[in-house]
Amino acid sequence: MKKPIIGLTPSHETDKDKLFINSIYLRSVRNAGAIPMIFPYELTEEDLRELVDQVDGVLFTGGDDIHPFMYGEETHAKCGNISQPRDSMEMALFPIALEAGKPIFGICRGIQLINTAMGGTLYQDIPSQFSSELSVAHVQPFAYKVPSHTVDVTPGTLLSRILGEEITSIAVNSMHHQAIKDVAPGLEVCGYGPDQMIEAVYAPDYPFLLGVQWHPEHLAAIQPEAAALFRAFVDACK
Ligand SMILES: [Mn+2]
Repeated sequence: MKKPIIGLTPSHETDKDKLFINSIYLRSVRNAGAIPMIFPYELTEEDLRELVDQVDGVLFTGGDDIHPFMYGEETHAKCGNISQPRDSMEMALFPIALEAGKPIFGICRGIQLINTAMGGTLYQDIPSQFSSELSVAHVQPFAYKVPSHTVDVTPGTLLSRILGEEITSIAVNSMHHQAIKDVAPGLEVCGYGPDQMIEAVYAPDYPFLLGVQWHPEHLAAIQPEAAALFRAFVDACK
């Protein structure tokens, strides 16, 4: 059987104007049975349509912050670096992939991109904008391959179906200073952190659209739940 091809969005080292991608994304996609392909920036909408036609799914990867103008806000003092070329490419790519009905997976910045592209908003800086009685580290103090907080899986959702209905909580890693504030129309939350942080969303009316705030690519080789996310995505691309 022909392997599905997954288009991945790379990161932008803005000071040197270089594109890069962490190999572990590519490895996780390959290990799930697909062929990864990296999308460049600065493509016309027509170019993007051609590229989307040639892939079976799109993965929005982690990276820097999204420009707050994209969700109608001024730049907060604690907002991080942004890349206009990356924002433009991904914001153009998302509706094209959606219109084409391609399976979509978003990781970290990827869940934020999906939410922004669909009309939601973000916390620009969790420590100064999000308050909870429970202190949970979303920038974990140890290695990415070690989970640091739990996520409650909402029953009856895509995430729950992927993991198995008997799994109601999973351990995840956490390396984000931004997160979803207002959920976009068309999306539903399928995983909350112990502090009620939104950690996973999906689109109930779409074949496969999943966003997670953690980094399953760093866990996929060692945690069945993380591997299951990549497998479910790749299976949806077949
Ligand atoms: Mn987190």
